[in-house]
Amino acid sequence: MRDVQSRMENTLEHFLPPVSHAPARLHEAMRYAVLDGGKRVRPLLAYAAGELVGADEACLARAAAAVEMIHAYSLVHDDMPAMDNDVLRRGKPTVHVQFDEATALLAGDALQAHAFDVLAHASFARAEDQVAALAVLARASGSLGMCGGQGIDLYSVGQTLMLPELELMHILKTGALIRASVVLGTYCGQPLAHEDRQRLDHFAKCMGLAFQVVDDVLDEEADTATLGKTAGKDAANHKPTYVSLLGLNGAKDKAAELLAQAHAALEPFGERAARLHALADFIVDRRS
Ligand code: GRG
Repeated sequence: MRDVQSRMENTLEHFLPPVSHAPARLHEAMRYAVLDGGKRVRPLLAYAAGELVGADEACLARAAAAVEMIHAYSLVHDDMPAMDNDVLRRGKPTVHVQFDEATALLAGDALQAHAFDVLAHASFARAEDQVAALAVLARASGSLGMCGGQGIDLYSVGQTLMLPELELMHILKTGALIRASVVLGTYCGQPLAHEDRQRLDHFAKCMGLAFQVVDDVLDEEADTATLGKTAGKDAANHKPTYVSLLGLNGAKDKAAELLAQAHAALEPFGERAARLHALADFIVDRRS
């Protein structure tokens, strides 16, 4: 994992526009948002899925970088005053605090566009896989994916969400991009049989949800220094979470149940899925 994380840092550094290129301040903000921070869970998932299909390394690097840029943009915008209004992210001041609100808005917009630029210039073995990968990333990012989930979150303030509604919100808000990371990784390699694609998709769905359940548990249990972002915000904002709906132990049981399902979905792949198994454990056992 450390190897992929460090290669990812170099890849992102390489693909992001340099500060020497105008406008310097915007490029500085984009690089600040993406580099030197974050667990790189989505690139790790893309790489692990890619390994399963013998993916081309250069293609995978672009796919993983594209997903991470979309993720970084979503964090920049989510932290802004009109949304979650937070001052700390990845242990550093948020982008609008470090720069200014207009720059943060632009940096997020530019990162989103740049992600598609990076992916569009990848060398896929089959052109149809590249189109499919671009479509998957677009769908996962837009109103039928991450932005849609964020919308449900915004419009449900002050309302009582039941478990199925909470689940739908998170499947879109957090799950869509996690799912896309796995799918993109698989498009960089040998074609998969339909049933195998479905198995991996089920794995990715379980992981997307498990990621969020654990995020809710950490928001309740961990401290700000460990998380690198403000802890305890959900309870302070009276937000419905897995912890508020299921209790702390219920949420932990839910994460364990999703993890078991995720492992089971990988069974038919044997050793080829070893890294995905390990990542699934990491996502559920993580401390930040
Ligand atoms: C603003 C379009 C738009 C979308 C925002 C993803 C998201 C939607 C908001 C982020 C807010 C949040 C804390 C969501 C919970 C799950 C999550 C995505 C946590 C952060 O992801 P990590 O833990 O972060 O992978 P690092 O910093 O490790 O990359």
